[in-house]
Amino acid sequence: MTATITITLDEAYNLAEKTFIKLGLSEDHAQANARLLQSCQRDECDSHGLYRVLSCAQTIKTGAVVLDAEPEVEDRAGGIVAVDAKGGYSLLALEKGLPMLVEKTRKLGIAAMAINNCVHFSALWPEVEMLAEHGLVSLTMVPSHSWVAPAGGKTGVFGTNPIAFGWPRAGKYPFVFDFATSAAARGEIELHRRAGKPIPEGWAVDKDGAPTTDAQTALEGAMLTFGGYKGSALSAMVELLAGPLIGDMLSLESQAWDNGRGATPKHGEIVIALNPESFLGAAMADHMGRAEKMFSAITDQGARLPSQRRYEARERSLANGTVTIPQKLYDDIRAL
Ligand code: NDP
Ligand code: PYC
Repeated sequence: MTATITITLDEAYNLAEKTFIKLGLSEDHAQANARLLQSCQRDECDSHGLYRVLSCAQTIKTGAVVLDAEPEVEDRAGGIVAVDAKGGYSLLALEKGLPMLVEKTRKLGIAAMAINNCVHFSALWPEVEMLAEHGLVSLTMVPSHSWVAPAGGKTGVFGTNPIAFGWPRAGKYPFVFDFATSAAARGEIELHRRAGKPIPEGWAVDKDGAPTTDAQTALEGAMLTFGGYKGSALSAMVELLAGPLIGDMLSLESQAWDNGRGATPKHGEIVIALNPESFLGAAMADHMGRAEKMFSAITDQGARLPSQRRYEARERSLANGTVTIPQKLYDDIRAL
């Protein structure tokens, strides 16, 4: 059994924030990153919770991230917001750009934000949840490093390329999904390696393209997309929309930029937002109500909605005021 430690939500935040400041991040970045990691740990998203402090430390040590970058928000065109993260972490850039994206989406019905030149390590559901809180539907995606082979190949081309979607629901948590287009996030494989556990079949191949269930061999070989050629095509779409379309790096280019340093990826992020009210006007309540029928048809048969586990974890963590993490992770962060 893995030894664990239970800490308060405040301690989780402070552990992250203080470590980031000690590592040299500016206060604004340390706080934006710590807020995100606390939220992920609260929702029991272990691969993108406090564990990420370790990969941020590794990234910072390599000099790959600008520690005090001040993101610049630009009103690029009618429905386009562009935020230059100036080589810093993405989360502060996201926070700075979001108000203009919301304003434009409300005004125009549809708008998009490009975050450029950012170092990225985080889960994407917070973006779409924040927009759902403003009553907006949204979609966001990012590339990463080229760890993932295309269907039919054995060499990395794609990143783990997550897609998150959010749909607001009156009086309820929004409908949100957020997953990698690889069979699993790389962070999941790293957690299996740390725990000394094998990974499921179908997640990765070794350097020669043979299937593997060994986490270390998988990290040295190539990861696989989910759903074969379908995941592969979706992953290519993520590369295109969050890469060339917004003038930023492909996962192959991020990997080349890293040049073996072991930093987290550097690239862009696209966030697309739609205002249901602009589409539907006075009929909005009727149509959003029809969406509820679909959600009920799913849950009434005992199936679950994506994010249901996460929201339940959130309620539990908030009720207890605590999160539980592996003792080793806690010790490794304290050692920083
Ligand atoms: P999963 O394969 O665990 O899939 C996660 C999504 O699927 C969640 O929305 C989850 O909801 C939902 N889900 C899981 N099981 C079910 C089920 N049985 N029925 C319905 N819905 C279900 O996650 P990944 O490993 O693909 O990704 C994990 C995280 O890693 C994501 O947050 C992603 O953003 C992040 N990531 C970030 C990258 C980056 O470059 N920044 C790269 C790759 C991944 P629930 O949470 O409730 O279980
Ligand atoms: O888990 O695949 C991943 C990942 C890549 C960048 C941040 N997380």
